[in-house]
Parts: sequence; structure tokens; C-alpha cells
Amino acid sequence: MDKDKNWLVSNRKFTEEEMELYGKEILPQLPSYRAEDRSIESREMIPFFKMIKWPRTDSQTSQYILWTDKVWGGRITFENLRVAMLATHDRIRYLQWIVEALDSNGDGYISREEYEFGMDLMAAHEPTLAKVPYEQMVREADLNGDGLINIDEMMKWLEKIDNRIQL
Ligand SMILES: [Ca+2]
Ligand SMILES: [Ca+2]
Repeated sequence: MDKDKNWLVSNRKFTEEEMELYGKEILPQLPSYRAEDRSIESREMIPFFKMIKWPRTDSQTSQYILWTDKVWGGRITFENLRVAMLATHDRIRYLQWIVEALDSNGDGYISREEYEFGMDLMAAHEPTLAKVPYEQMVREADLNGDGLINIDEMMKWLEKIDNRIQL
């Protein structure tokens, strides 16, 4: 398997303690650090990963930056970094994090706009992920038949897709 392709999975497991330490000791050293929401500019993930000695390829890092720019408007908070990094070795946890980030208005449902935006991004880092049209996704994912896709339905559908394309 192409290691670079599978950028979500890492052999390294981060612990909560480690992440707390990075949040306290490392993140505030970055020039763009903002104490009120403990955030940094997306590009400073590059020095951050170097400082914590977590080897990332350029394409991995540029996907994190792209995601941060599109989903969070260019800044990543410590909380988002923490959750994403704790999930790097755990595919299901990572999918959960993606789906929650996809629900950008926080109503618990994935709208057409939220879906299309998210699939574009995922397709960018995962070219083999076939772009499934929204209507088809709803047909496959809408388990309770209400015509809407909630977080749980989206998770289950992505898990299925995940198995189908053998990431
Ligand atoms: Ca939503
Ligand atoms: Ca539904």
C-alpha cells in the first residue's frame, strides 16, 4: 500500500498526556499562536509537526492545510489538532471527526452543500474515492428513510465506502 496515500493512519499513537504537553509547551511557541482559542495559522502546522518530531510528507501536510483553510477558515485550534492526532491510528474515530467537521452548521445533518464540499476535499487526498453523487449517497445512507442524512448515517455509510475501496 502506498504509504503516502494512506495519510490518516500512523504507527505512532499519541496519548492524551502527550497532546496536553504539546498544547502547553509547543503550540504557544509558534508566532501565529493566539491564546484566546489556542489556535495557530494552518501553515504553522509544518513547524509544529517538526517540533514534535512527527514526520509528515509534503502532500500529507498540504492536505491538513487545505482542510484547515476550507473548514475552519485558515486557523486550527488545539482542540481540533488534539482530536485529529489522537485519531490518526484509529480509522473509525477519524471518520467520526471528519463527519462532525463536515456538519459545518452543527445541526446534526449533512446537507447537500456540506456533503459536496467534504467529498471534494476527501477526493483531493484520496483519488480512488469515487465521487458519489449526493442523491445516490442519500439512497444508500438514509437508513431511517426521512430523506435527511444525520451524523450516524453518514458515519455508517463512510465505513461501508471505506471497506469497498480498501483504503
Ligand atoms: Ca449540517
Ligand atoms: Ca435519515
